[in-house]
Amino acid sequence: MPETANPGAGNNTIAELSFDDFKSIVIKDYRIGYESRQASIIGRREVLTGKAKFGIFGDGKEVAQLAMAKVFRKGDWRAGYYRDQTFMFATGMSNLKEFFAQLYANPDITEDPASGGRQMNCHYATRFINEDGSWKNQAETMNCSADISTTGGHMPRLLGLAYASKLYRQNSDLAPLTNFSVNGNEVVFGTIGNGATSEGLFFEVFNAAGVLQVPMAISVWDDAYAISVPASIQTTKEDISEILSGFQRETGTNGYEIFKVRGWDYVALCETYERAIAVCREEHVPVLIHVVEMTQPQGHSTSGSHERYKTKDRLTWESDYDCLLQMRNWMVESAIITEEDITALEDEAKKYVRECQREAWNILGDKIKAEIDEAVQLINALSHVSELKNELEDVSAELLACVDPGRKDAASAIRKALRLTVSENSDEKYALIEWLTEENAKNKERFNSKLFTGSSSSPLNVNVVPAHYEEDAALLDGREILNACFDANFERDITIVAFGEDLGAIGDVNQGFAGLQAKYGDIRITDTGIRESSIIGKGMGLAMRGLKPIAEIQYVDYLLYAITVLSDDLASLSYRTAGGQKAPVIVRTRGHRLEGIWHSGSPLGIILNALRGLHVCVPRNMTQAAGMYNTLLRGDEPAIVIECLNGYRLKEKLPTNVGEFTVPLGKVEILKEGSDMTVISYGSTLRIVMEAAAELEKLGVNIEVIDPQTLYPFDIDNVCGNSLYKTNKLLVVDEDLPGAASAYILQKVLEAQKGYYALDSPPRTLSAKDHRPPYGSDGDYFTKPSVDDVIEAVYGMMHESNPGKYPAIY
Ligand SMILES: Cc1ncc(C[n+]2csc(CCOP(=O)(O)OP(=O)(O)O)c2C)c(N)n1
Ligand SMILES: [Mg+2]
Repeated sequence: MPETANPGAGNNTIAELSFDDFKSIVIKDYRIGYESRQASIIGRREVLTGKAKFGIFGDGKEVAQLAMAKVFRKGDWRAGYYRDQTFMFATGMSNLKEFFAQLYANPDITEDPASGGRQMNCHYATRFINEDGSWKNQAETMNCSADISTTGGHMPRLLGLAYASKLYRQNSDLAPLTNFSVNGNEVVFGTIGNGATSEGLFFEVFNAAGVLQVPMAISVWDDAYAISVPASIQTTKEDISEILSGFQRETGTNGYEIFKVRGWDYVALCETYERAIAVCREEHVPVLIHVVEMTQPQGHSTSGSHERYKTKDRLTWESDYDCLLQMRNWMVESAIITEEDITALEDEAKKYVRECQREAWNILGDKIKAEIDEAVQLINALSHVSELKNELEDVSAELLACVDPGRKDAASAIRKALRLTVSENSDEKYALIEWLTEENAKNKERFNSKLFTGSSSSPLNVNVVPAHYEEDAALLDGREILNACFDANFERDITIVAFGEDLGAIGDVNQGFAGLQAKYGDIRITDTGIRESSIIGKGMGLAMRGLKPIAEIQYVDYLLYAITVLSDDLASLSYRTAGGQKAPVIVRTRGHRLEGIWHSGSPLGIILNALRGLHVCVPRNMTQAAGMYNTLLRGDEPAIVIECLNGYRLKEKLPTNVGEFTVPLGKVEILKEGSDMTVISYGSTLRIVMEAAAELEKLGVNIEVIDPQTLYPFDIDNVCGNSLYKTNKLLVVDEDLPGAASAYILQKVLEAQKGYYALDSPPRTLSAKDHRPPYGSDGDYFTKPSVDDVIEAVYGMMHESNPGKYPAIY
């Protein structure tokens, strides 16, 4: 924490202070704001001189953030965007050195704890899990959920974090979880630009928080622009708080407290934040603080200059109403500081920021330089014994001459040297290979690790407990199996909550939760409005704060309404924080064949492509689904489970340990052994494949049917690839579009598992048609794979390889 930070601000109100205390607080604040401004100015220069790739800064937004920091306490949370450096410095959640380390993309998490060099600058996060994946004490720290670059994309997470405070306050059974909350007193601070309030997610979440009455404090930093587009094109009446005034709570209604304040008025800002956050914290009323008349002294980012699109008058106004200048004038006029002293403070602050910047640059630069030197020495040593002495010397000279070199330059030079000496052998050459192998491992950790938390609590490490059945096990509807599973888990673990559209009172549209709200209460099993992004955001926020949410999306077809949150925010969380944060949400949904264009979706290709960072579970029946929930609820990584829409009323045997048995992730099940062909399928098509298999036996074809059970991870034991060594033929059957999830499966089996070498005929896929299925049974038959289609696909392949034995059917 820098000396100047104001830790635990919010303990005093300005009115209670002596003038001397007041002065020193104001001066300290100004210093933080001024340092922050210098960081923006120097940061921009570093980009323009080529030492960093891109810069976006919080200049012009400093003073409001100083005021906001005063009311931010331990246990509180931030979900904001890229303008908040001053707030981060003022609270001590970040500092100048880390600011520059991130600007330079330093991959060391001790230097850039927010992202380990993975995120653009000014994308903040605190590390709230330990190295081993366990939780830190969030009630003792100030907490910042990891920023994302998409405008408004963080809003659903903001809602979820605030919703957690509500659950902690309203569910007294959670009171012992003091590491996460003290009576739900934690306020969650959101920030968003005026332009980003045009996003749908903003409006969806804004309404949701008004309904839910959660301690969410949204500050809109209004600088009247969104890059070049002015407020007149963004916002009705050019005024977001004006148009949201209908959300103002009145006597006897829910709603918001709404504030509007100028971004250069330090005193008004401090007073506003104090009032706003008091009501938010005490009464769990969401608040909107619309901070207007903000500026952008350096324009939007390093990508362009605002002189191109702002009028002269606007630019003149912006420099006159620069918030730090206004604060400075007020401080001098109010005798808080003399002109001389504030100039001295500014000089000192400038020097300090420069030092921090140089230090951050040198820390990374020295390490890289050492690696470059090593590479140069290795290549030179090789050149002494190589026939290609001159060429190798050129490579090392080129490497030495690199301006602002990176690790890639060292690796690339070594790889080039190895290419040049492809036909040579020497100890010197092996030294290069050894170096490259070691550096590759380090760089993999730096740049490619932590897609998942990967700790001992990973669902991949959950004990495998087989399902047990009584001799005379009851045959129940599939939905009842799930119901029993959820019941047992809600009984077992007080932190589990579930919510979704129609999930509470009626127990979901297919009755998986029937009766459970009555048993466990509506604070744990809850209906939501129709807002899929918010459902996922709620899941994220709750999961980040130690609860175990099952966030239900009614049909997989509606997942698209939440795909941005799932993809940009949830799926990237572990990776973008280099393992500093986790959100083990279980997304529950249902899909595959049923009826109609929006109720029969099986978009696994979309899911696999967009949600890398979630486990993807595709149970073929409700027992397998229950086993997967049992696994996931004991693990700490996010996942999606797609139940079979047409399976809720099919009969299944009830395991005696329905809440305990686990289905391990990444482990296939061979549903039928066979020798003629390997058929891989998942979800609802498996029943069709099994029916086809029985018919195929009559035609003299014996297929092996494999259910991968989870598509990510996919068959970690290479069972599919190995099966091909027996059958030499492969068919993949699913209901997705041609070339979607089936192409993914081919890549896994043929390339990753090397199944290609075992094939004696071309692999095939049998998927749905290129369009969505029309309504009605005929539409289904002529669009999605049917038993007839599977039989003909398999038999056709047998015919191709042995027409004598398998004559054409027609
Ligand atoms: C979803 C999405 N759309 C577009 C962008 C590109 N973009 C980045 S910042 C920005 C303008 C944001 O303006 P505003 O919300 O007013 O914030 P400001 O930068 O002015 O503080 C745009 C369009 C983005 N990052 N994400
Ligand atoms: Mg703006």
